[in-house]
Amino acid sequence: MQSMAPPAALHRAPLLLPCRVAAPSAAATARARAASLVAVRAQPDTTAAAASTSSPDPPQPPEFKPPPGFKPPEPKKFAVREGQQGGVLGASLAIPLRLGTGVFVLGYSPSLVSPSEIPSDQYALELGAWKVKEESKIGQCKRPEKPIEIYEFEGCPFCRKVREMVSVLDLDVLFYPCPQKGPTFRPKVLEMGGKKQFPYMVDPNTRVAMYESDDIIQYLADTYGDGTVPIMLKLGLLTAITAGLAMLGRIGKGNSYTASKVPPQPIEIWAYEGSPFCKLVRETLVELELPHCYTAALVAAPGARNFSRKWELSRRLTSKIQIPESRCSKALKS
Ligand SMILES: N[C@@H](CCC(=O)N[C@@H](CS)C(=O)NCC(=O)O)C(=O)O
Repeated sequence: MQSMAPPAALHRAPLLLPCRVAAPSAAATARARAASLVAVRAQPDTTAAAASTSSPDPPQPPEFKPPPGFKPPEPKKFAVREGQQGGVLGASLAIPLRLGTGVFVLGYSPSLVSPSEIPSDQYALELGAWKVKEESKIGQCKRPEKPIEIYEFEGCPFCRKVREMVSVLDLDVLFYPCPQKGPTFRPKVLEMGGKKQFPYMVDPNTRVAMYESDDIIQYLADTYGDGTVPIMLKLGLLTAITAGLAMLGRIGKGNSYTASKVPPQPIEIWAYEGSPFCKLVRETLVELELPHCYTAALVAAPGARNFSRKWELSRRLTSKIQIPESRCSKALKS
């Protein structure tokens, strides 16, 4: 495994705007953050508290209410927008070619259970009279305190391999896009690691930095998984070939820089590598060289995280619960 200690400068707060935009002052950042917060509030459920007479009051959840004038969007039926079918179809090619790697988390196992087995506040897919209980090994895996930083671009098959592993391990990652001719993060990689080669990973938790997709994948598996790497990620040349073929449907996308204005904070995105819809969004983020906090939101995994998270998001938009900050951006603040 090739690894190296990155220069100390790397382990300050992740660098977002080295060249094009002056970093905002702490006060300006705080103001911008306060202004950008969407306060979506829901009434706490007080039934349980009212029924309880003997035990001390449990800690109350914070009270949330929607900002004035907030209108929850109307839920829409699933549909692919006119004109987008080709793009989605092209991005979907990866699913069979990569045998669904990046769609399910480590050790995913679904089972049909009676609805009473699923806590009422937890989302579960319904199948007739049954609910789908989803379990995985992620709950037993160590989580990085600070987001892992990965320098890469969408159209690179070696980067795709690493993104699949990130999804399998349900990791929060701060992606620094490095499209061809990108003026900001490509030179940064050269400065940090000594060569312009992608993917390049920096783990600020362990002070490990490395090139080479296979090394990064094994490092992530050992550090934040159970040491195992999915079969589709350890077939050597075949892995690289299928990862390349998986991109044929979106050839030329997510590779080249388009002039852009970088925001003062990374964009937050809930996505996963196996989703063709997420792919289209990521292509644009990469072309615009926009750093993004990526919270893996895979199809699958139990209770508190993963699958339910996607549904929580839509529930948040119907003002039932608060829009959370991603773990990634929260970690950046601390
Ligand atoms: N063996 C390396 C190969 C990485 C590689 O060749 N990456 C290409 C992009 S797909 C690269 O860095 N090309 C140089 C460039 O884009 O400037 C790995 O597995 O990570």
